[in-house]
Amino acid sequence: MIIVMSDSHGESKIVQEIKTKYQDKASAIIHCGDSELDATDSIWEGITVVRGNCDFDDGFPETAVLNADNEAIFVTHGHLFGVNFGLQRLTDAAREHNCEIALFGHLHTPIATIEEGILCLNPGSVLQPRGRYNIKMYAIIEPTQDTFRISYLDREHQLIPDLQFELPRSNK
Ligand SMILES: [Mn+2]
Repeated sequence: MIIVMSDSHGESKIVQEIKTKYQDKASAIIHCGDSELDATDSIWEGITVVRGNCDFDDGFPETAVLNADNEAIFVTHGHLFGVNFGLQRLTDAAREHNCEIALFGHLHTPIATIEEGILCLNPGSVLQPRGRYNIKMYAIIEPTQDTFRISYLDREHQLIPDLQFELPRSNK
């Protein structure tokens, strides 16, 4: 179970709440940037976090690669990879790092799609949702042998009915 959140824009409470809720059962907790917190904040112990375009603390890395649930995962905020204009540069970067999962934020809107065999996932924003789904949210990825099970949850940790997916792996 991989927990993904992003774009908390100054609110630490929800980051801490998600961390506390999942730290004993998730194999990874990931924040895709624009936390606007300090990189040295103890809240990041046990969380993989990257730097967003609104993070002025350059102590955050621009990208991260980690392994969780036997999956190699590439994490970046997205602004440096042009995600406003498509996912090609993101998938290219994930492939360069031999990752089958690419996590990003920046758009504040949920996206879960397989592009060229790579799961590209945006967890939405836990504070400032944009686009069709006006819900503050985060995401859970549960990899299986043949699929990625993806659930989006609201801030009350309830499943969002329209945003539950099981995406087949295309290259296994
Ligand atoms: Mn943002």
